[in-house]
Amino acid sequence: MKFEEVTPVRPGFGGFDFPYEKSQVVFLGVPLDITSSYRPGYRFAPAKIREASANIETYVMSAGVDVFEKLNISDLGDIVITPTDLKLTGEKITRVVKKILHDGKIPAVMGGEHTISYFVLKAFDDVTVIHLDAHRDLRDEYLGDRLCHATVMRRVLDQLPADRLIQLGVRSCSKDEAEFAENSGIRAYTSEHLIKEPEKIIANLKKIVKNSEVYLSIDLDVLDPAFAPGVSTPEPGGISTVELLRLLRELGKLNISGFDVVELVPPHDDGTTSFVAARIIYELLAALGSKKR
Ligand SMILES: [Mn+2]
Repeated sequence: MKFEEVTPVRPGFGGFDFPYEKSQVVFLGVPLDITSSYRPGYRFAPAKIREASANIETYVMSAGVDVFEKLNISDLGDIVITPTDLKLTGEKITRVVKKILHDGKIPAVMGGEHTISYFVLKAFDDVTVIHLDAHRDLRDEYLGDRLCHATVMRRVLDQLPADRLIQLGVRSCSKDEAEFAENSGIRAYTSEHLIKEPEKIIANLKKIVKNSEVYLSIDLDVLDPAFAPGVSTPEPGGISTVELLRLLRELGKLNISGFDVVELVPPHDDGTTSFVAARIIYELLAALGSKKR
């Protein structure tokens, strides 16, 4: 399969090279690096996640499965970014993800800045978004910009009812965002709440979501900066890697129709965060693979 919007990267995620046509899960790098307000460098993230993914075990102990034995996984490569044109770049992202969905496959998107989730989600018809993040990303505009990493979930809500957004691990927002979230009835669980009552929250989520399609958007800054220092806007007070792995094991049992892992900034990483990104993706894939044959 050839996509003119994509630059092929070989080998792909995990160090493997599997044909698109036969795959169930399709990796797509989106090295978007346009709207950062503090620490740029996202453009290097998909390459670093791929590199880490090829250097850790693909067997996931908690699930007792080798991810590549359970799932057919391909990697399309990276979206060709037009650095001066966010709209054009966004259209490419939406088009490619639409095609992946149309072909009955699960898109696994590696950011890039969080802004990409808006364009990815445009390709979905009917989905519940579970958003793991330190930040609520609900500003209507930020520094005069209506579409950027700080407004991405607000823009998603332009297309989706508020009860279809669930925020996990949040611990930072402006007063306006807090009021907006309160008034629109967005469900949210803070990092402290997640640490205190993970089982209760997971049970609630399962009740809310049931069998409906779920899109997971994982901003790596949902983790405490002690565990994931290489992000654009670190926010202390987050969950640990173990807590995130446990959470993903459970979320992976839902009807996941796509996911992204965003906000890795390799120039500010000591190498840890790219490995954390690869590991959490494997954990999620193991959960997905344990359901699908
Ligand atoms: Mn964030």
